Amino acid sequence: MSTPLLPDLNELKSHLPDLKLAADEETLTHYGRDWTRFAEPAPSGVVFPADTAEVVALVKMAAERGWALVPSGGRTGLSGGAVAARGELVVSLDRMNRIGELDPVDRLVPVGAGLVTEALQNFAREQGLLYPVDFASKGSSQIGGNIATNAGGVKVLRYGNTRQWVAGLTVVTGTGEVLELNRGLVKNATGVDLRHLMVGSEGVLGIITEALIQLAEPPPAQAVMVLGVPDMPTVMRLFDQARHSLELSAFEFFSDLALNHVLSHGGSAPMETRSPFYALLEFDCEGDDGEAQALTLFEQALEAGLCTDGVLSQSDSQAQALWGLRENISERIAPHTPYKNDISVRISRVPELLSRLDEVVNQRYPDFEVVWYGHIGDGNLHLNILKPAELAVDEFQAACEAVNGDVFAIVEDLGGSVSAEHGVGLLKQPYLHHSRSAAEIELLRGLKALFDPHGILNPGKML
Ligand code: 2HG
Ligand code: ZN
Repeated sequence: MSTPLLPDLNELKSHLPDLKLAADEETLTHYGRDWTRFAEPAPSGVVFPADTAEVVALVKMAAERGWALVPSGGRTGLSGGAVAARGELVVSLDRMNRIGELDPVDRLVPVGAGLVTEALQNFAREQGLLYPVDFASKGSSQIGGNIATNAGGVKVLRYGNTRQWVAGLTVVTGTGEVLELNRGLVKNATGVDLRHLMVGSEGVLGIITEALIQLAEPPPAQAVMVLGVPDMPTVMRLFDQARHSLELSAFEFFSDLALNHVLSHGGSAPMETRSPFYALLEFDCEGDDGEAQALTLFEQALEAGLCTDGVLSQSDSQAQALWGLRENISERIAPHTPYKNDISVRISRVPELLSRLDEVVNQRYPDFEVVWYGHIGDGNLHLNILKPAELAVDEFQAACEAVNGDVFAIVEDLGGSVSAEHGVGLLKQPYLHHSRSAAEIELLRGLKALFDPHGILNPGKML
């Protein structure tokens, strides 16, 4: 595969005059980066195709000339998957945000890749249905980007990842071929499902332009309970107890340090007694019986020393406020230039992961503030290391990278993943080998060469 070339915008304009193109400074900066702040955005231009046909025309032209393309959704990524720092042409799916007609029998809705996740959730709700994938960046992230990273979020415990809700895909390959994958079928045993190859492929195999999304039956009324927990190992013991007593939709955790960051912007602590850690549970809770069940769990947990205090939401707005304590962490710590770890292991191995990581973190990061939180009920931890104000970014990054070897060796030893839900992009690429074998990576390279023989799609990402 040859090294991709810089696009010639004049040639692009003369060949595809109807394709919307922008190259002003503000647009280049905005579309050149995601929510990471480690690379300077430097795309050559940004195009805004209106439909799949325009994407095809663009890709064919880029393939002939070897121009590098970076597919771009809501740019909320945390691994640099949508960063364009080397003169690439950004392909924004922003204009392809249509919501098609819901098929009420199949409960399938066709959408454009540029549809904002929250707009899909709202649409589903208006139809009396549910799009269950949910996370804090839903107001900006787009469904195409969610599919390209197989986004997870806070309800994976009950509803799985984005993959589970993708019933069909329209994808433009690196040669400009259009693939219509699976077409909404529930059963389709006609060999390897290329749809699933595209889910999580981070734009290196094709550009997702349309998706057929499966919607779900909404759950019964939900309540949220936040419990103060004395230490990290106890969080998993509490999880074990909770999932036997309640129908859980979410089981999250965060440290008191994380809570401090959220509260420093206003709001009050969820309960009088502060604890080193908190678990947030969302679960089915209908009427008095539902509440009684939750209170029984609380009392049993209290007696067993699994929690020290707790609060149960009494209304949807209280539930929302409790969710805010967990979902706002990422945004609140962002000014501290956090170094992000997004790791996972099987839930049976979380206790061992926690104790081994805790030891490494205490030894190797004695001077840095370490913020623990994440989707612990599905085995996914977000371990964020905050930059001390006086330390330069590159020195801080180097210090954190020096510890990565230890962290990822533990993850590898426990059969875990170096990127649970944020993707590989640029940032996790050097560590991919901790989670994928050499043979697997070689096969992935083979797939890349097959779908994108000119190497123009998101070059340098993931592989
Ligand atoms: C979350 O779960 C997001 O809040 C962001 O995945 C995680 O900031 C992070 O590390
Ligand atoms: Zn997360």
